[in-house]
Amino acid sequence: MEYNFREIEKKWQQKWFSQNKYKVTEDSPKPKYYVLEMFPYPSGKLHMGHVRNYSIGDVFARFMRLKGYNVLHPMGWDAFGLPAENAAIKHGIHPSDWTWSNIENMKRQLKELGISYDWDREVATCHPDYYKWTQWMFLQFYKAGLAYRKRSYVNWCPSCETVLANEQVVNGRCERCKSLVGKKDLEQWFFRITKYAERLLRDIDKLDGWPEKVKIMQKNWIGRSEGAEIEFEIDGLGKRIKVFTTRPDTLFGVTYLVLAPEHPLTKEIIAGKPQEKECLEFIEKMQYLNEIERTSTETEKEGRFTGGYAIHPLTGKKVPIYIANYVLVDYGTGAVMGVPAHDQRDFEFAKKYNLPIKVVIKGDGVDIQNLQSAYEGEGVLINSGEFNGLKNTEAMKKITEYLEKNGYGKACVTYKLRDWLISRQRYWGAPIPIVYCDDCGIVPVPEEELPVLLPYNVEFKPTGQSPLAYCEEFVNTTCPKCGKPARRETDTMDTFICSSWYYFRYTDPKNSEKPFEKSLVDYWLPVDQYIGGVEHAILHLLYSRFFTKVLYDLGYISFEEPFKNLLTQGMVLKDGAKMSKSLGNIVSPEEIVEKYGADTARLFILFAAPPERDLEWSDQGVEGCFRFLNRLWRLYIELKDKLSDSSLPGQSELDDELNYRLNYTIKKVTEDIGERFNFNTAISSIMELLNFLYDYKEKGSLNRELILKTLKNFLILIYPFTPHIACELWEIMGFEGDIEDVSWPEYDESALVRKNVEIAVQINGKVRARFDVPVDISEEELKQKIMNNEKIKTLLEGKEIVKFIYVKNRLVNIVIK
Ligand code: ANZ
Ligand code: ZN
Repeated sequence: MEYNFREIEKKWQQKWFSQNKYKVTEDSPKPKYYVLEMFPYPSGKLHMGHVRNYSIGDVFARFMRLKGYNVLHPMGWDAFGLPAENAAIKHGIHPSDWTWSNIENMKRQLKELGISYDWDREVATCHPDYYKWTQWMFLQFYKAGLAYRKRSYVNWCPSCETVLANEQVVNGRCERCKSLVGKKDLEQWFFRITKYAERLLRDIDKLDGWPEKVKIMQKNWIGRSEGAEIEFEIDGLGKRIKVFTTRPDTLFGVTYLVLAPEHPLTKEIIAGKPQEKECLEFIEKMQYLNEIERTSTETEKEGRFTGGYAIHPLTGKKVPIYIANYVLVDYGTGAVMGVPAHDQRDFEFAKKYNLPIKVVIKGDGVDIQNLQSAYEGEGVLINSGEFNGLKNTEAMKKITEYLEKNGYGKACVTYKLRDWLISRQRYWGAPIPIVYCDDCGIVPVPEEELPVLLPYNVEFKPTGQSPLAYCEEFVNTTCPKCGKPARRETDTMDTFICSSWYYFRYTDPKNSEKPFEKSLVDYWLPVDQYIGGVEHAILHLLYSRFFTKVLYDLGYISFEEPFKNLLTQGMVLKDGAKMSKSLGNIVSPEEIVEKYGADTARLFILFAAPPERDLEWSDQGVEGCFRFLNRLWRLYIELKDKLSDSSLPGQSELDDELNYRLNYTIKKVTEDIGERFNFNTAISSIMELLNFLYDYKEKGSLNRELILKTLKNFLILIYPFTPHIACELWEIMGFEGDIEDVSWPEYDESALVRKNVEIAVQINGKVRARFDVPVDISEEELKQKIMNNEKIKTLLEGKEIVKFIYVKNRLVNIVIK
C-alpha cells in the first residue's frame, strides 16, 4: 500500500468542503476563537507567500478546534484595485470578469491546500452586497464629520496625466511609466484620521499580543511631536506667519523664516517684488517633485528669497523670508523658523545662501566659534537676552510661556499622521456615495438607495479622471434633496477602506439589513489571532484600528481594538531573494502540490523556519518532508498488520523510553504551537518521535497498548500541519471516532521524569564518553560499567588512577597520572 497523496487529499477535501465541515455558529457552549489571515488580492494564482500565510493560520485553526474552541476561520477577497483595471487596459478583459475568474481559480487552490475555512462566510469586496456596506460606512463617517472634501496636492504623473495613489509611487516615480511624480491640487475626499491620532497612539501600548517592531512602526507613522506654534509679523503686510517648532528654546537663533513653496501666504509676500518671477518659477518646479525627494537628507537644500521680511517677536529685528524645497506644506504649519546653528537642514541652507548662523545653545565642549555642522544637542542658553543661563529644556517652557503671555504663540502637539486621502480617479473600486447639486451642494446618497452600483459598460482610458466620469448614465442623476438634475461623484474609494472592515462582515456575511449584527461582532471579535505580512504593519493595520474606534464611538461595536494577537510572517526567499517574476526565482505552489501533495507543501513551509522569520526555499527540504511522510505512512501500514496479531508480547525494554518520549513530544508540540509559534521545532520533535518509533519497532517485541496509544496521539500531533494524511491513517488504523472531533492530548507530567540519565565521563576534565544509565545507579555499579568499556580501557592503559569522582546523575571525572 503506497502513500497515494493524490487520492488521499482529494478524498478528504471532498469530504471537508462538500459538507462544509468547518462551518461554525455562535450557539456553541465552547469558548470562541477567531483566527484570521489577511485576505488576498485576487491576482490570479496563489504564490508561496500565500501558502505560508494560510498554512500558519490553518495550524492555529485546527489546533484550537481540538483544544475545544469554537473556531471561526473565514476567507475572502480584497477584490477591488488597480491590477484589474490595468489588465483591462492591456488585454481588453473587463475588470469584473478578470477578478471573478481569478477568485474562482484561487479558491480552488485554497481548497487543494486543505485549509480549513468556513466557506459559507466568504466575502468579496467587489460584490455589490459587500460594497453597499462600504458605502454605508462612508455615509456614517460623513455624518459624523469624519469624511470631508478639500482641495489638496496629490501625486500627479505628468506623462500618464493621472493622479496616483501613494502605493503607485515607487521611489518617487510612476510605477507604470517610471516618470517623476509631481504634485497637483485637486478636490479630494478625506477621512479625518488625525482626529484619532492621540487614541491610535495611546492604545498601541495595550497591544500586548503584537510584535514590538510593528508597534514601533505605527508609533513612528503617527509621529507625535511636542513643541510650540510661534507667530511672526510680516513686515508691511499686517499678517502673521505661524511656524511650528519643537525647539522654542532656540528662538533667539532665528536668522530667517522659510515657507513651503505652496504655502498660502507665499503669493501675497512676493506680489510686486522684484523676486516674484523667480519665485513663481521655483514654485512651479517644486510641484513636480514629491515629498521624499524634496526632504531626503541627501537632497541639496534649495530655495529663493521672497523679498519679504518678518519681525522677530522677541528681538524686534527683521529676518528675511525664504521659500525652500525642504519645507512641506502639510506638516505643522507649513512654515519653519530657520535656526542654522541648531538644525542641520537650516545649517546647510544658511551656508548655501550666506545667511547668518547664530549660536544660542552652548553644549559641553562645543567650539561655538567654528561650527562645522549644527549643534542639535542640549546645553545652556547664550545670546538669548533675559533667558541666558537657563538650561535649554527649562528654556523651552519659559520661552513658550512668555510667547503665550504676549500673544505670539502657544505650546502645541503635532502629528506626522495626515488625514487619509480616499478618492481614487479609478473605475474598479466602490463608488463614493455622493451627489453634487447646483442648488444643494454636496448631498449624500440616502442609505436606502445603496448600493450606488458600478456600471459595467465603461471605457478604460487613462485620462486623469475616473472612467466613470465618461459614463453619462452613471454621472447624471437627480438630487436626493430637491429632485433637480445633479451629478454623481465619479471617484471611487481607496481599497484600504474595503479592507478596513471585512473582518466584521465575516461574522454576519449575508446580512442585507446591516453591515453586521452587533451581537455577532461582539461575540466573535476581537480577532484572537491575526496573521499577515509585515508590509501591512502600517497602513492596513492602522486604518483597521481607526475604523474600529469610529464604529465603537458610533455605538456599532463594544470594543476598541480589532486584533488581539498579531503574527507577521516572514518572506519566502529563493537563493536569498524574495521570489519575483523579474528575478525568475518563483516556485509555483501548484507545481509542488501536484508533485508532492499539499501535506508535503504545508509541512515544508512550516518546518523550514519559524513563522516570523524569512524562509529560504529548498528543493531538498521539500524532498525531505515528502520522504518523512512516506516513512510515516509505511510505519503505520506495517504496524497495522503486526498489531492485529493479538498474541503480541505485552512488553518491550524500550517501553519506558517510548512513554517518556510520547509525553515529551505532546508537551513540546502543545507549547510550541500554543505559546511560542515555533511550528518548526514542534515538527522536528514529531520527526524525532517517528525515528524512535522505528527503533522501537526494530526491537521486535511490542507493547500493544502503549504503541497504539502512541500511534494515535502521534496522528493528532501532526494533524494541524498535515491534516490529510493524519485523517487517512486514523481511518486506516480504525481508531475510534473522527480525528477532527477528538480532544488535543494531555501529557502525563509524571511520565516526564526520566527513568534513565546520561552520565558524562571525563578523564582529567575532558569528556571522553557518555553513558545512559538508570537514575540513581550505585557508584559501584557505575564504576564497573565504565571500567568495562573498551574505549575507556584503552585511554586508561598504563595510567595510574588518582581519583574517581562521581557527581550523582550527572558526571564522572577520572583523574589519572
Ligand atoms: C526650529 C528648530 C530649531 C527646529 C532647531 C529644529 C531644531 P519633528 O521632530 O519631525 O516634528 N519643521 C516644522 N515644520 C516643518 C515642515 N512643514 N517641513 C519641514 N520641516 C518642518 O520636526 C519638527 C521640526 O521640523 C521643527 O522644529 C522645524 O524645525 C521643522 F534647533 O524649528 B524646528
Ligand atoms: Zn438639490
